[in-house]
Amino acid sequence: MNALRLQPPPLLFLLILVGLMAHRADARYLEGLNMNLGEALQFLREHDREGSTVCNKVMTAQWNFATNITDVNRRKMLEEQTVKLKFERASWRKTVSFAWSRIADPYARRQLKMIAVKGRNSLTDDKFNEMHHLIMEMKELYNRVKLCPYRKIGAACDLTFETDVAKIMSQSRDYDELLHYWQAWHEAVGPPLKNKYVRYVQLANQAAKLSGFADAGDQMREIYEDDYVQQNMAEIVSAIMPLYKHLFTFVRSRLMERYGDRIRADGPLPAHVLGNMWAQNWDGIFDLVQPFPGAKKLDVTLDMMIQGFTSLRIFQMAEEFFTSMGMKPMPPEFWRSSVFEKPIDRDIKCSASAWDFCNKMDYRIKQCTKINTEDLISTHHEMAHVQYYLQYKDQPLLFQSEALPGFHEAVSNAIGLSVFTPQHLHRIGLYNNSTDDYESNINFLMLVALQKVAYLPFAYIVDQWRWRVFNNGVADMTTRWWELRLQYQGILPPISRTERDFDPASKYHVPADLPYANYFLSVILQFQLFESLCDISGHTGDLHTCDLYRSREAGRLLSDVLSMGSSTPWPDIIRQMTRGQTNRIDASAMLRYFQPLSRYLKRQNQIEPVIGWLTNHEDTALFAHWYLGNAGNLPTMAILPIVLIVLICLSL
Ligand code: X8Z
Ligand code: ZN
Repeated sequence: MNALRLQPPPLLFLLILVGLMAHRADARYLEGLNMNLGEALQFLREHDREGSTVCNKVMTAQWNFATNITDVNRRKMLEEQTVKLKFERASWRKTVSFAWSRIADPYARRQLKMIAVKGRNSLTDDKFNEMHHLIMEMKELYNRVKLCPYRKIGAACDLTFETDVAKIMSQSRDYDELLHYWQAWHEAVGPPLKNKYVRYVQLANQAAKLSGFADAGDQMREIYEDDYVQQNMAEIVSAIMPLYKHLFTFVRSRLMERYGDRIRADGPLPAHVLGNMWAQNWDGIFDLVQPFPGAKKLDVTLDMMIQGFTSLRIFQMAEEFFTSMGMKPMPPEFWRSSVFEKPIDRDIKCSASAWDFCNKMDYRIKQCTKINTEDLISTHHEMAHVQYYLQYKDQPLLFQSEALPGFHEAVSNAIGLSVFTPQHLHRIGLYNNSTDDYESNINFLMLVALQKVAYLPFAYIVDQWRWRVFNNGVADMTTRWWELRLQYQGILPPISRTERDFDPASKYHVPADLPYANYFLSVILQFQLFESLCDISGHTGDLHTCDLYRSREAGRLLSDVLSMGSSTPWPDIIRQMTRGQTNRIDASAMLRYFQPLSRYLKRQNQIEPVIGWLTNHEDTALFAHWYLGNAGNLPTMAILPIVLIVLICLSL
């Protein structure tokens, strides 16, 4: 990456600014003395104009690379990304020369704050470049990993995660084969990344402290504009835990049928048998755990094929979903430039994504659409992202973003909840719901629970772990990871771990420096939003049967909420979304959605010895066998034997 050199010399500049911070008794953020509103507004106007151009160029270069993977396109993309970093760095310097927290205009103040608190711009040029280089190296190391196939001596070791390993983790039911891939993956990504990550933590913390934060976790949480975000997240996870434990217990009983005494009747589960490398969602093992194997499935793939669906027709159908609610159609540029099918003449990144080119005209989707149920839902999901872009496009550039982290994803998933119902698929002529019976409803809710309820504890712990590392230091990072995995997910490593391993790096978002708590919130928020939209649409009956199609009322409420972008603090947006009922993020809508499944699980689990999991010493010894320093954090059952051994040793 090119070095980013800017004047004035950063260290001197920073010393002056840090000195200026003392001008306020409660100074928390890095800021200067300039309180001239006219100048601030002028700067924001220029930032808006120049920022839109820079954003357009970088998005175009990224699009060109993602839809035509060549070395030339990669180089152009990296160049534009460097220009963007340079622009952001210069904007940050200008912003912190203002006493922005005392600028009278609340919208200007909010925009300046957005620039001031983001990024690692407080670092010197050398350290800033080192940080970006480190993250790039970690991402490349991660992306380059290839694994050897199971028990194929002499075969090429060329299995990639996306195309091969992810599929095996969800489809294989062979305990040892799954263990092979779990172990190989963690071995390939963990140890090689550890030292780089340690340095990354050091630099991230330095940057945060120079910007006025306690540490890099404190800086990451700033975006929530909520001093109690950690407490709120902990309350949400506690509210979901009883449902999670019932789901866990039911799944464990089915896994015992499959894997016998390798699964303990009252214990945690080994991480590799849940259909996903991180045990983050469990829909891969739906066939093992579906409550009523004979009941009709919500799968319209065959109907789509019989009716001769094309990818274009799927996109037109998705657009009609939004216009039926009185929302915006896709603009001409969308139909001209989107990629709906995998091209045959070039290499392309096939993961579906929605793109905003920051010029109020150009919006696109890239998707290698297949004619099946999954891609029908995915098209609506991606188009909901574009709908959000269209709704907030008239906000200033800095407010052209989600109301709070995770809300973009929540909106798209709420639309998905509506589309993936027998009710909706029937209305669009793809499903005959004459078999709308109890058994298929429970099967359906089980599938959604394996995707969303199972996911929540994982989505919770990733940033919990990261924030603890930023706060407490880099000692025992793997032990800390497994403590959280065990406490919240009831998951154990299938084989012994030590600090030589670095298992958190097995999840891309850790080495890639991407936040994760947004995914946690997106799950909760999608149900809260879905319930509000269903209420206003006049839906009656179980929440999971609600379809928003053709509801002008729901469309109006959703448009109003989306069009605010991030111009308003999120509690106000949640209040508007829930029509005055609350301004908090709240798990109760999600619990209501799963109520019928919850009742079913409770009945099924009556004969189970334990709801949830008990932990013994052997469990914790898998990752903390040598470790006493964290005894206070371990479950009592687990540390008792260690304490006894120590006491016996002392008394000898
Ligand atoms: O990272 C992603 C997307 C990109 S925003 C592929 N997701 C999280 C994950 O894979 O862990 C989507 C769901 C959660
Ligand atoms: Zn999405």
